[in-house]
Amino acid sequence: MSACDDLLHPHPHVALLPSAGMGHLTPFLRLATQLVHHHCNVTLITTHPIVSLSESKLITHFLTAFPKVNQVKFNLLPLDHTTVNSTDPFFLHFETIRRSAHLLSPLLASLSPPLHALVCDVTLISSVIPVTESLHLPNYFLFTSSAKMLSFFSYFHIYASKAGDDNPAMLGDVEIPGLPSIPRSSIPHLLLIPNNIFANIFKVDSPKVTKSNGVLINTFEGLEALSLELLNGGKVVEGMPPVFAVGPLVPCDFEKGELGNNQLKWLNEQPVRSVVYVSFGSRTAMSRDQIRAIGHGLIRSGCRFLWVVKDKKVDKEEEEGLEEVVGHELMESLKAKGLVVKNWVDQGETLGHKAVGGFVSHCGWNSVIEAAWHGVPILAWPQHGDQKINAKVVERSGLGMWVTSWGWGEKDMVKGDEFGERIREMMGCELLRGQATHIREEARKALGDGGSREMNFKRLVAEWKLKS
Ligand code: UPG
Repeated sequence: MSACDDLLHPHPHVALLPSAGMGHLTPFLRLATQLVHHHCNVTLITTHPIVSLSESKLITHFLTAFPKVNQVKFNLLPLDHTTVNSTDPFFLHFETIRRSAHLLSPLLASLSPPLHALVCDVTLISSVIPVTESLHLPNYFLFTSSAKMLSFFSYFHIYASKAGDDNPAMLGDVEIPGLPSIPRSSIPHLLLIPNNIFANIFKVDSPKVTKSNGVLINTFEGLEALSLELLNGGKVVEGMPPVFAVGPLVPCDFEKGELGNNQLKWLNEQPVRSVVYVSFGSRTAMSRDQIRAIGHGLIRSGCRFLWVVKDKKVDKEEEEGLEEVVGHELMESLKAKGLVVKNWVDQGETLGHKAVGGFVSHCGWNSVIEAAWHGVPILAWPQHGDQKINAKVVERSGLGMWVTSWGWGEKDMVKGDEFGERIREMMGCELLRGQATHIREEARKALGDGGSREMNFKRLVAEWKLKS
């Protein structure tokens, strides 16, 4: 655009509406930093109440670092828990926002200067689109998982209709045109249970994807070229809006400050690429038996390790200390080769540390992207949700290995000996290391001049300017 165009079409004003959980908030705030960088005026809509302490802290850090970003508080209506089939605090929060969505209308209409677009979370689309339609406001959504998962999500209503809506037991493997088949065993298992909240959101939202003006997604060509091509070519579903690969959305400075001195000091003392980092994201709580099997497995692996233990889904509910959860005797043995913590760590900084040479991950998509960004090989251990579909992306791209016989972490137990053996295998695999380094280069390319992320942000901003 020329200087004259810039005068005619001033900086776009974009509102962002994340849903719940660090896995959703983090990519939204990283997206916000990029929009600021591309001279957009940004309004961040924060929903209240907020589920976890880490979310509250991250929002505060972000707003302190970006004082020009306008924060609008969106107070949610109370949810009648007798009307929903779930106890998961994050899914309940998705539903609370969805049922409060009509209250967004006056809030969005009152913003000044007027908005050019709203980018909402993928978990909110069918309740937010009617609001933006009534305001004649372009609606985009941020898909916080992989392009493979977006293909599955967009295609889901077609797939489900084949079995009859109320009979998920009849569903087989998923055959999305052009993509390798997704085995039934990789489908998020909640989708196979009728009438739970997650399945209901999926069912209602999947056909609404085509009603959106565009999808922003945290991935890049070098990682998921085929899925992106098929999505944008309208091969997955007809009428698919443009999919903008704005990834990798990588850790930003405002997120720093949580890497304890103790942890940094310990990492600094370890040899290059000798440490395996073990963490399962922000919302995976493990059974005591599995936690202890992991501990034994880490000792068995013979490797150095940094292990983040989580006992509860929501951080506010963590009550017991590390020693109580892991067991006193095991904790003593673990100290010989590793560091075990039970608090929030700065994962971006950890994965970027030269001592870290491997990552045991549940394959939450942000973790995958962060590992790709730093070229750290992954041993995939999906726990729930989209994570098996993401694990396949990790395996196919060469970024990591996946032991499919481990099943779903949330349901199936993995023995310590087996866990330790596979860690040893990953840490010793030169091939994986080389492939992960290649993906890292691809990720860096996407951010460079003419790279896919930069091109897509420019396209988006130009599109929004024309809507003024
Ligand atoms: N993180 C930290 N420190 C911790 C724990 C987590 O910095 O101690 C960060 C991590 O770096 C990442 C985010 O928190 O940026 C966690 O996101 P992710 O790796 O995607 O895992 P989840 O928290 O499990 O994310 C949820 C879903 C996951 C999905 C993701 C995006 O569980 O399956 O892919 O949301 O939709």
